[in-house]
This record gives sequence, structure tokens and C-alpha cells, in this order.
Amino acid sequence: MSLIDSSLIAAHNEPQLRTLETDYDCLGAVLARRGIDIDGIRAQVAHFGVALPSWGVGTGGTRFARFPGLGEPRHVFDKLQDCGVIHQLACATPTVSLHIPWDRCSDWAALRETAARYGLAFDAMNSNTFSDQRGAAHSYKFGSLTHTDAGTRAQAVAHNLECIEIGQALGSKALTVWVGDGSNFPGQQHFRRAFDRYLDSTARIYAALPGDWRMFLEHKICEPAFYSTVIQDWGSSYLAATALGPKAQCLVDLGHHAPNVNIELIVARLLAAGRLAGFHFNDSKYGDDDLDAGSVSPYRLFLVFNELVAAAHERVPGFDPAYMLDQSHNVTDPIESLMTSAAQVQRSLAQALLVDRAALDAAQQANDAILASQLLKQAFQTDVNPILQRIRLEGGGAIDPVAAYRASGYRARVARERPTVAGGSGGIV
Ligand code: RM4
Ligand code: MN
Ligand code: MN
Repeated sequence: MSLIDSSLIAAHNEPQLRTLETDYDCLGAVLARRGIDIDGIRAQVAHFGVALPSWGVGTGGTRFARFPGLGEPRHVFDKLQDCGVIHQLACATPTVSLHIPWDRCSDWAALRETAARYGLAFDAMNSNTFSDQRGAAHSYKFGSLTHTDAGTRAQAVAHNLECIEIGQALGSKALTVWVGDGSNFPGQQHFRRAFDRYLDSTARIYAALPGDWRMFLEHKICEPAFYSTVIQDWGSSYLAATALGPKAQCLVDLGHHAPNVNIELIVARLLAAGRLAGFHFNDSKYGDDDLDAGSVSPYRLFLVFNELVAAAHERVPGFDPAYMLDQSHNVTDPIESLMTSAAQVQRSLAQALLVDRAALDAAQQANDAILASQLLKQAFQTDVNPILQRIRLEGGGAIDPVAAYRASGYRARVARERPTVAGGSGGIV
């Protein structure tokens, strides 16, 4: 089902077709000189998809305020519709990741059918034990899966089990667990006991995983707890994953590390250990800023993909990362941000595929630092836009998705159906 009129997209593409053809041929010639077949790269990138966060299509907020946009999705069906538009125009996001209870609805079968009509399926389920649900018996103010009180922990476990059940109805194959548990004061929490409680609670969730599911453990250095968090880094995440079993893996959210941490190195370590679950892509300058992927540090994103492409090339056992965006859009139209971010992730993959692996191996073996770094730079500095544009064109999407989206009038149309949500209060998402 087309959410944006396909004749509108065609009319939008038409004047750009000639330029695209010339640019594609030109890039093809440049790559051929390097021994690379452009069509082969295009096929690999076209195959790649990154999941959309259902919560990302609404306008986010900061701790200080939220400024809602026009036509914000009112519920999960509206969110899916926005995701459908993103996928139709940008052709890179075939799946959606849900967050419970934010996306709770009364008819999961209907939701699954609606998604299928938009060409969408469901990626990992996300549980939420970082905020209290209305009517809940226990509060998560002082933690959830690691709370000192057994009843609170049991409630948090039960919520995760419900997420798995919903995910099964939707065809999802993974549960992502991120907890805000931690402490704000030295001495507030017994570090080792809190971690033991985490292991005990997550083991109960792990035991309920269907055979073909994975459990993604997401670490985060701080926030909302600002002195310590229970799963603060990939080390704790790795310890927990190995204690739980082979279906537990470590998820890397790019915004969840201290500034300047070498994330691509963490990716390499987790790959080597067979424990890389996948990613939450976003960008940041200071903390969990949830800025658009590659908007601040595109080279870092490329370097992450360089590790992934190298691992796939070297057939690292168990290589199967899940790719997802996890961003908060405070000053942009979320649809525009998510289309741009998806393309940015695709771009990083395309660039990483251009790295001359044999030459890089040789340079590394010979300790030729300059040549090695030049090989990466050469790939990163290649403008792969024509490849991405061709993929969109062939997928029925827009050569320039943001321009086509603006021309479609979609936002104004849904603004008439969806009343403006009151703003004013703070909130990270
Ligand atoms: C957290 C983390 C989780 C996401 C929530 C909304 O910082 O990134 O993945 O589910 O935010
Ligand atoms: Mn995340
Ligand atoms: Mn985050």
C-alpha cells in the first residue's frame, strides 16, 4: 500500500534521472579503476536494512522541555504509518522496533497486518522498566531488575516476559533489555550485589526466551543514574551475557559511552567473542545525545562499519548483528531525520565495502601506518551517493527523500487528522 502517491514520487525523480545516470556511471568508472564492481556494491547495500525505533517518529524532548511538532503520531498505528512513509521514500528501513508499554495496543494481529501492508516487519522488542506504569504495584524509582526488593524485581521480570509474548505475536525474534538501574550517590548501592540481582532477574527472562530468540543486553555509562549504573559498559554486559548463555549478546548504543571511547574497538572485541548483538545508531558529542546518526562524527560510524565489513569478509563465526536507529528528534521533523539517518548508515556500509581489504592486510602486516590510514580514508572520502540514489530509485523510493517528502505534503495532511499534543513537560524521549 502506497502512503505517498507513486506518481508524485516519479514526478519528483524525473528531472534528476539524467544526472543520476551520469553520476552513477562516473562513480562506476572510478571504482572500476580500483578493481571494484559498482553493481556488486549496490546489490550488497540494497540488501541491508536498519530498523526504525517506533518512539523515534514522535518529537523527542530534553530534560527541560518538549516542543511537539505538527501531526505527531497518537498511537502505534500512527507510528507505523510514519515508518511506512520513511520506508517507502528511503527504502532502507524494512523493520520497526517497538517499545512496551508505549506501543501497547488491543489487537496485535491487526498491527502485524497493518505493518505488512506498509512493507514492514518487526525487529527487536524493547522493554521499559525505567519508568512506572500506571497502576503498577511497585515503583522503579530505586531500580527494576536489580531492585533490593524481590517483589519489584519480579514485576520487572514479568514485564519482560510480556514483551516476549507480544513479540511472538508480531514475529519479532529478540528482546532488548536496557535498565536505568544504578545509583546517584557513592555508597548508595552495593555494586556486586546489584549485579548479582541483575543476573538472577535476567536469567529468569532468558529462561523464557523462545528457541529462535536472542536477548540483547544494552549497556549505558550513565543516565538516569549519574553516579553508577549496573550495566555500565561492554565489560559488565559481556560478563552478564556469558553468565546467561549463548542467546544473550551485547548491544552497542553509540551514545552510551564516555566521550572519545573507541567504539569500533569495542565492536571488534565483541565480534571476536561472538557476543555482538547489534547496534542502536545515533550520534553524540557529549553523552547520550541521541543526535542523528553520522551527523556529528560520520568517520566514527564508518569505522564501526569497517569492523563489521572486515568481520563479514573474514567470516567471523556467528556474525549476525541487528541494526537499529535509536534517536531523539527535538528540532527536526522526525521523518526527515530518520530518512537521513538511515541513508547515513547505508552510506557508511557502502564506504566500508570499498576498503581494499587485501591492501589493508598487507599494510597492517608491514606496519605501514600511513598507507593503512590512507586506505580507510580513500574509502571514506568516496562519494557513494549515486549508489544510494539508485537503490532508492529501484525500490520505488525517492532519489532525494527529504525533498520528495516535503513536496508530498504528508505532514500537513496528518496534522489535520492528528491533533497537536500538549508540550511543556520534559522527557528524554
Ligand atoms: C535509553 C536506551 C534505550 C532506549 C531508551 C528510550 O537511553 O538507549 O535503548 O530504549 O533510551
Ligand atoms: Mn538505545
Ligand atoms: Mn540511549
